Amino acid sequence: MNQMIEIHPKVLNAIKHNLPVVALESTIISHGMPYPDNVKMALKVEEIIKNEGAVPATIAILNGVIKVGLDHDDIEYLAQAKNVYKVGKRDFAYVISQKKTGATTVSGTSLIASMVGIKVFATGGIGGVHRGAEKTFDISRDLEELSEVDLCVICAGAKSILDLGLTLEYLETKGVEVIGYQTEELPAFYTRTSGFKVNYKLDTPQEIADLLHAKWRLNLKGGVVVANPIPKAYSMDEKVIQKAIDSALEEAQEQGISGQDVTPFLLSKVKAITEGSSLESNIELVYNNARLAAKIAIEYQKALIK
Ligand code: PSU
Ligand code: MN
Repeated sequence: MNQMIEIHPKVLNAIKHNLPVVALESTIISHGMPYPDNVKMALKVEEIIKNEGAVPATIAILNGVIKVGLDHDDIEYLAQAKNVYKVGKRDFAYVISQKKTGATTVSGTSLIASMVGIKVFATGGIGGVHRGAEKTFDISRDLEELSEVDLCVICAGAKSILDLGLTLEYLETKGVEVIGYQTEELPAFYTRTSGFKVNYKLDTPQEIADLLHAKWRLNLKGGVVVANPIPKAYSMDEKVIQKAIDSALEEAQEQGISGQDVTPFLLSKVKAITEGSSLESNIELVYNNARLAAKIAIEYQKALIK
């Protein structure tokens, strides 16, 4: 595209030939999980996508260059690098012009994926409207970006560090549909339920691909959220996780954590309080999302050729 974006040859080949590609974010590597679990997770996610028959494209900024598709060394570098920026729209220009290293959030990854023509993106959880946002105005850029780019994001819902009800309202205002994969209920990341309903339930990757084609052929600009519940075997006890989230929120308030630091702070506190058991769940749900994302990408491309 230009000198600022470097697309891995395998990803470029797939995009050119209409092969299925799945974008992956990198904030989950740098800010979401500790080393070396983050490397293991990032590599296995790519493996899963390849095994399903799609091409993975992890997106990050390495020393001022946006990379679409990282190799093993890049992932290892990013996972251990110090002072990695957390990058959404407002951070790109600074990080690139200063030749820094940055990990893209859901919003940052969505922006780049859409620039290069990738339509499907797998992650763990999306950002959303934070609790107390009526005072703090803390609403993730993820929601705004998803409303602007044609991209299907497969996630396990959102963590209840957020206000899930307000997050759904915001997505409705922005015209982003929330599809439950084989569920009527919005999953809450660690748990399969949240008490909130999704907009529509769809049961197969093909039905989701059909919905994407219907939306974008009509030129309805914007993304689609697919909420894929964590597998039962890895879902956590609702009370345990809720307690951990409540005390993490309390601590964030006491310490006056704000802005970009809120989400990483809460994630690491929850992990510490649950003594790492949340980490295993977190990793497994990402694998589960990657598998579904690859299947959706494959069905999407099939329908494109038809
Ligand atoms: N939620 C998670 N794990 C994560 C994130 C969110 O369960 O790693 C990351 C994602 O990269 C997401 C970002 O895009 O945090 C949202 O940050 P903020 O709330 O500052 O917009
Ligand atoms: Mn925020």
